[in-house]
Amino acid sequence: MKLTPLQIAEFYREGFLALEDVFTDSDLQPVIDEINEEIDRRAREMAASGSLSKSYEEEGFETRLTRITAETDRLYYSICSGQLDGPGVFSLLTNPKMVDIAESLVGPEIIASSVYRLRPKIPGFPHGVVPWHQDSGYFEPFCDKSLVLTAWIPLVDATPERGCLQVIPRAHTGEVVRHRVHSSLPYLEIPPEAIPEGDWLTVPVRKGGVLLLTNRTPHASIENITDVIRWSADLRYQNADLPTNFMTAGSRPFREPKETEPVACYPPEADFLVRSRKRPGDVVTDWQRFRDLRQRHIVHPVADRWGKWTDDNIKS
Ligand SMILES: O=C(O)CCC(=O)C(=O)O
Repeated sequence: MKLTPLQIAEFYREGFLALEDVFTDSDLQPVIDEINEEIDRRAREMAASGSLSKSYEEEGFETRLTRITAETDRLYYSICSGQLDGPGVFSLLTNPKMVDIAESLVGPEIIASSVYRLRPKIPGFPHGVVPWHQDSGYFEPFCDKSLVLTAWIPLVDATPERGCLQVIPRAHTGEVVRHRVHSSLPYLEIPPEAIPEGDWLTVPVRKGGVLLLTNRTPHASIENITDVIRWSADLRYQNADLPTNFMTAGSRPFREPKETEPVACYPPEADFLVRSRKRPGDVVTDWQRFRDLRQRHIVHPVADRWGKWTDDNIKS
């Protein structure tokens, strides 16, 4: 599904674009199944070892992790931290509809990034509420002025009550503003006085839709005041001419790093090529290779642009 010229113009003008009815249930089911299987496997293990009172099999996708997290948050954090990398996640990252949309914005040579996250926003659990930030706050400054596309995909209807996202329209064209480490959550946040001017907008997206954001679009995610989990995935795509740490099957860098450039827009996690007309043989087409790339990846830290690695700043 290519974007129309009007949609592309709207994305660049507003800094975001919400699309409905992009994915069918069968596009999303493999990743939902993979999450359910992981929760089931881990819950049974934890119940058997006594670290969970029971495995909560009677609960479904929208409630089971809430019950488990009321006893222990270990499973919650392992899902959020991007550890799931099976065929379900890979099928979403490489879904042709998604890659077509990405192509409309970043061009035909497309790198996807391992900076994808699966987010179970559990009612009342503070970690799900993400403060105002620009994704570039987390990336290498070198990539600030280029597009690193975020595709935010709800796996259930994301309503305002369930804690959908908020954005500040037309606030994505300036510099990346100052971020700091949040006082209690493991996130960067824009301090209130540095939040770009403009009226924020709450953007509900139904299951099947996708919210596209630029890396400089200020956005936040609000509290879930319902009794069900707001599940979502956020994926990232960039043009292959930008710095990337993708390693080809011959274990050679896809793009020779230049001294004046960072090794990738987000060096801690592995990139991989999802579409290319110039080098179709290098495209990653199976999930085992995707997992392998992630597991072999040599972690390089991202530039410490906010002084966030020092204890003093973490506490400020
Ligand atoms: O899903 C959320 O609640 C937050 C997502 C987000 O901030 C992001 O994808 O950058």
